[in-house]
Amino acid sequence: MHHALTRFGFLLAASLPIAAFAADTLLHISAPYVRLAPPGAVATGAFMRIVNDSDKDRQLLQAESPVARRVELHSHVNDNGLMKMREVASIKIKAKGETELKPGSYHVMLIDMTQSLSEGEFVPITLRFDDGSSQRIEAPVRKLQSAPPVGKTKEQEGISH
Ligand SMILES: [Cu+2]
Repeated sequence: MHHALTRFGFLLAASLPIAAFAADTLLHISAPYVRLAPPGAVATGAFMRIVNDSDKDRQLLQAESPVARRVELHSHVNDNGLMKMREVASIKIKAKGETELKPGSYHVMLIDMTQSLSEGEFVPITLRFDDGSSQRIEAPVRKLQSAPPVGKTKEQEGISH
């Protein structure tokens, strides 16, 4: 009995990375992170790079996370010099291309959060794409400087690409 349990545990552990990898071999998500929100904040953004190795354009349609009651896909638009977030129905990742979700641009918005997040914590996020595939990622919470006012450079935001 003890032997069987040990063996089961080993198989389970060994199968996890394979399952995650096989979920979708053509859409690759890298460098995900969630912005550390100030205490009491009810929303924050999640960012990542999505590479589409397929020869078809793909759309990110939906995201979910247990830390937020509502999750939206957002873009940032310049409205008469004011940067405003706007919900979008999808985020496109071109065939053989990539889309970067980053501050001041596309992002996943975690709204009405169920818990406060601390730096270094990993936030599970499930992403659903228009080919029916979905991927679950674990995005670490990172402390960024406050949202950059209009006109600040990427260097000043403390983000490198
Ligand atoms: Cu937003």
